[in-house]
Amino acid sequence: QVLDISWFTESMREGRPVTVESRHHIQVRDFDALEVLAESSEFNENEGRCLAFRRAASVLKSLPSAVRSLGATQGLPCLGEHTEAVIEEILQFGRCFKVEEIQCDERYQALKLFTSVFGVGPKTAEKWYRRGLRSFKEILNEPAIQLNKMQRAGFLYYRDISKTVSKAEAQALRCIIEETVHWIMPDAILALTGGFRRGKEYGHDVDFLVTTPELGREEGLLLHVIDRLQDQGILLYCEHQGTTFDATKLPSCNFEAMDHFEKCFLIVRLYEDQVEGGLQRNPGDSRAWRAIRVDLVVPPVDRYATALLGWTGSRQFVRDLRRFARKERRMLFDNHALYDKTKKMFLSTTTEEDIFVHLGLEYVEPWQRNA
Ligand code: DGT
Ligand code: MG
Repeated sequence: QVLDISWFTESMREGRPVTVESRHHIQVRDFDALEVLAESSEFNENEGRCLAFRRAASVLKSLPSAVRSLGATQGLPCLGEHTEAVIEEILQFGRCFKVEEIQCDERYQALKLFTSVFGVGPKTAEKWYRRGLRSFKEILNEPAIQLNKMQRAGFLYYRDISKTVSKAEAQALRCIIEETVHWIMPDAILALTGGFRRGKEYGHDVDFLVTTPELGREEGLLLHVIDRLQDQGILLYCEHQGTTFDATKLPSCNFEAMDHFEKCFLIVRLYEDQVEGGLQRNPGDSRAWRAIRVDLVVPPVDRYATALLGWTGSRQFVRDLRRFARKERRMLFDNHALYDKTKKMFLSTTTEEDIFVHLGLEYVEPWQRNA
């Protein structure tokens, strides 16, 4: 398929200025200020600092009211000296000069723009930036740049998949996936995960777990689902990854590593008449459909609980829970398993509740996991 780039305009560059409405309140947009600092640290490969800013943003987000003075942050966890300095500056001047400087930085702008494309990570973005490329047009017109299949799809459907997905759109997709999975295997188990399971109104994609009541029956199911979506003519892109899951391996300490379950990253076509209240549209777009990113993950049923917890997120919540398990309980867990280092054994988990019981914690509902 030939890439149509006529609609890429310079206005697609992001770069909202981060300022506050009131000089004396830390408002929602100041989490964005910390997010800019986190992102910039990520682009500079400073993972520790990136995490510190994300953690601080998540603490501020969880507060019941806006911060009105530096004193109000006393005793809060995870606010390091850099974050304190940002808050102080915003309280004093209504803005953070370091954040504004980053937002005006050419490299930051280019890397932010490039990594907004599905399939483009910080390394590729950096490579393109170093070649002197600054816009989508320049990338797509550069003969030496070989886009892979995922990146081509990322550009092709950029307008749709960079737009948020509404709850109604996620529900419509759930119906489609459910019908498809159950047409193939009526007793298969399907769960909507990710942000929508946490009750979020909007997301960037729609995540699902699929498994079967008996261990082993999940083999081959996903490929069958993919074929069926293809037959319905709604599959716009598919990357399938087979399982590399090894039940003897201890849970990983590396949070960023993807899990080893069989999965697929899809772009699916969703029609207007499938969504209650209609599709979200860009101005002037009269198409009867939009493209949406969908992830399907297939853990074996005995790993369903840990997979569900991991894929429900949020990233920050799961990262903190894993840290708590390691530091406070000498336990390791990831999407595959929960392991007790003291007893030197894997702990069996059938439900998410079991995981919290093993960790000696009260159950946390999905809607309370929006850290
Ligand atoms: P969204 O889609 O941006 O509204 O927000 P989420 O929370 O649905 O995020 P998403 O779709 O990127 O991923 C869903 C959850 O799955 C996320 O909360 C954490 C987990 N997850 C996704 N990718 C990875 C990964 O590469 N490693 C780990 N450990 N977890 C991941
Ligand atoms: Mg998601």
